[in-house]
Amino acid sequence: ATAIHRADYVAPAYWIDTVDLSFDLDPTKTRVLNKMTLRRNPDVAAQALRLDGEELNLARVLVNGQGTSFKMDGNQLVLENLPEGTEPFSLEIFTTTCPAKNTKLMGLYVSNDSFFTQCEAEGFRRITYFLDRPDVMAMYTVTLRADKAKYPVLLSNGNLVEHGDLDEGRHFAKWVDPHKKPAYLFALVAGQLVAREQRITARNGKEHLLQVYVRPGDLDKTEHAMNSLMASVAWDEARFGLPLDLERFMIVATSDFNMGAMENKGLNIFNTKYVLANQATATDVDYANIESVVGHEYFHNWTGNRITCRDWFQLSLKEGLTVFRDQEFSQDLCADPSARAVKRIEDVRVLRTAQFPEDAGPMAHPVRPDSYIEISNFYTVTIYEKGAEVVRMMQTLTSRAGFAKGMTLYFERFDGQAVTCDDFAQAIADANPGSALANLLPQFKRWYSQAGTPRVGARGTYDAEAQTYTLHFTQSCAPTSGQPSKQPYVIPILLGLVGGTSGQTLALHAQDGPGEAYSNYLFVVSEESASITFTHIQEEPVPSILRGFSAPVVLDFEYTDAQLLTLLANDPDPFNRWEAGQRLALRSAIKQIAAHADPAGAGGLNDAYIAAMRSVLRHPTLDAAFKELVLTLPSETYIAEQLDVVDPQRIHTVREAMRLQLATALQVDWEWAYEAHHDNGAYSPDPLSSGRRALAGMALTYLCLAAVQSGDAVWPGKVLQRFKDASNMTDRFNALSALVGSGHALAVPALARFHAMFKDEALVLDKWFALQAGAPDRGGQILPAVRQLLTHADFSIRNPNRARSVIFSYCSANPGGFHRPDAAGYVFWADRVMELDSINPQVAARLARALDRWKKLADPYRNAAREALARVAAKADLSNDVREVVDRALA
Ligand code: HT7
Ligand code: ZN
Repeated sequence: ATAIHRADYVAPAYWIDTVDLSFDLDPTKTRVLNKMTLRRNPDVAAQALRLDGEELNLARVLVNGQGTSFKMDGNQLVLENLPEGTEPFSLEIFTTTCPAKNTKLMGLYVSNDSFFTQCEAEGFRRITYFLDRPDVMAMYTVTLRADKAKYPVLLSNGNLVEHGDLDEGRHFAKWVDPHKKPAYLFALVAGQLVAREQRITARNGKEHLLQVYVRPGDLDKTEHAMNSLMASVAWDEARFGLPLDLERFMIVATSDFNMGAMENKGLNIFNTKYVLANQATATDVDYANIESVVGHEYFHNWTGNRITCRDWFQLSLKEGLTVFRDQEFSQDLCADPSARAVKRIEDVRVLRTAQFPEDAGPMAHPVRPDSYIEISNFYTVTIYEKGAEVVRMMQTLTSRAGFAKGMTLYFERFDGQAVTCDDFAQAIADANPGSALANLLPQFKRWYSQAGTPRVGARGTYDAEAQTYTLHFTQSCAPTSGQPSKQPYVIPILLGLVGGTSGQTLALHAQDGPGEAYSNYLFVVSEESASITFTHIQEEPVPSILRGFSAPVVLDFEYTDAQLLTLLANDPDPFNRWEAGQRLALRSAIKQIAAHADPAGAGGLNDAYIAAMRSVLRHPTLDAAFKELVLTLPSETYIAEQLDVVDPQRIHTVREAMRLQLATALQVDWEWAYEAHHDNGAYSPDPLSSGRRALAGMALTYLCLAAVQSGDAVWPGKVLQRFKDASNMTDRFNALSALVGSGHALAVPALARFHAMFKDEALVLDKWFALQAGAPDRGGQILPAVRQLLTHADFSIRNPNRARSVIFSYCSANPGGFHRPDAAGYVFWADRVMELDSINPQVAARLARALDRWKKLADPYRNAAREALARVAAKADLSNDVREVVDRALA
């Protein structure tokens, strides 16, 4: 396989203006007739037409209705004798394909006896020969024909213009999409489906039909998805003035899907995980995820579909921007400022535990990559989450209103086009002349071109006599593959000062700034070093730096424990308040890990930390969701990232000891917290009540841990009762995980009961599998349990959700269970990567990334991990997907 380079981009030699597709749907042999009108691109030298195709049987090619000569060059169909000049000509291609055998779930495939498509990024070429690249945008007409009894619902993009019966029990439907689109946004669905429908009237008075299609029997789980869709339509109009541009907007759920969902024009296809919810089967986290994924896909209708990417290197143009928009959407739906902060902390946690390691590992790449072998491998947390942070910084540098103006200009300039990240940044800057973004644009764009996470060093000096406080900043960024040295970034640092003794918010008068005083100050660091001085500072302050996580950087400031305790108690910025607690816990963990003594037992958290946690837990005004975040220790993965050499077992032991210490030292407080926060009232997934459930669930987890330690039977018994009596899945699942996580014997009957209750609910069974595969390892029991789960009648490696629930939960989310001194976890991983690769290379390549950070491991893990990677790399017929990941890891 060869790498594709961004610098090699050339415009297509032909444009495709219209596409008329006819499908005769049949699971084993679907016939596809593709009639296109094309014309030569006058801006590109005359050349043959090369159409992409994959696993297709070609039957016929006609140009302007006549047979023509053609040849195959690898996977490409090459047509050399095409009409000269730039006049349009017609091209007709007839192919067949076998959707039933399509286990890759790219192109046209069968799931539960229905047909679905997935075309992003390069799946359309598995349906017909085409210029399968995002800068070729065409108008589509689609006719679907199928057996009426088996496939009563026939859907495609746009508007249904005709439908009716055919001979032999077949029927047809004809769809016309009123918007031109790239091939990756094409979709069709056919099957036995039912829909929840909602008619809405937009602000501009236009009427729309919203539909959520699911399998019969799942209709009672579609209300939340529909509510989320209506909220998304309203939000995009209100916040960005972007209305729904279609008469009909459809969401369809499938249980076989490689990712979360897909924004096909007017016909979004979703993983069932991000559609189906009722209080009996879905947790609060599921409800929140559905809201944000429904929002995300809907927002793509403008950011991605109306303006799309010129090439796949620009993927973050649509993904980073759309993640930013879905994050803002979810925050804007929070009535309470504290709930907004909780959402921000959760987003930052994802960034730091998943994207920062990616940026420091073998798959590190810029937000706009320079090359790739397999584009599917670049649907990464860097493109999505770091990309969203880059957009967020643009908003910070131009203001919320300024950014909205920038978006308006972006649509004025580029609606209906395929463009680049540069085009986007330029539009935002041009709409905000004089802003820090406009003044520093070329330098700001290093966020797109340089990989790696910048580190910001900060130091403060207080001059009591002059009553000034100066903050000195430096920045650096470690080399990444192909980028040995980095140039300085533009880093917006939102900061404040908290009185070291008083705990008060201090007024900020910048020495060279405007006369006014602020409680928050935005300082933009754009050189290798910079400093700012504040005057009228009457007591030595504690700086609160990078409020709201205003830039995706690592901040190094040598806080004393006392300073962190001050911020934890007083910082008005909830993000930094939480961050102070995390820093304290991290510091303690790292000290324990480095200590020679056996960490088991003691925990090592000092009295001041325990007391601070008690005050947070008992705080009269802080909300429950925030408390739960503060009381959650940094994850094993996050701790590992802070170390140069990683012993995963030692990290696991230290963190477990810290958890046990929190459980026992705060036992009375956990009892209080449970009693004060659990309730049995009507279920609502709003942030306030889900926060209460999260804190009550955390209390049960700690109470079970303490009980196992002391041998007390009361709380485990109560938890089992709670598990049985719960009136919603959040409470039930929290109780079950408290039992499983503590290793209490009652977990066994509870798990059996849970399985029996939900044996027909695929998404709940995924939770059941994941809980067991991700449980804390005590003496190496998890791997045998995982092997056992693979033989369970309900397990199937072919279903991505099920494979993720067992294999990924173990290999990627259970470091204590996976990194075994006997290397058996790695052997299991290698076997599963190779097994999955022959079924579904995209899913296999995701799993392959579980060993990304192997070079940091201490021996014997490091050696064993290298051997496992080498064993996979040595496999002869590996997919490009997995090969790219393992080769980069071993390089
Ligand atoms: N834009 C969608 C990407 C996607 C995808 C990519 C590769 C393989 C399968 C896929 N399914 C969906 C998802 C999104 O960001 O909205
Ligand atoms: Zn997306």
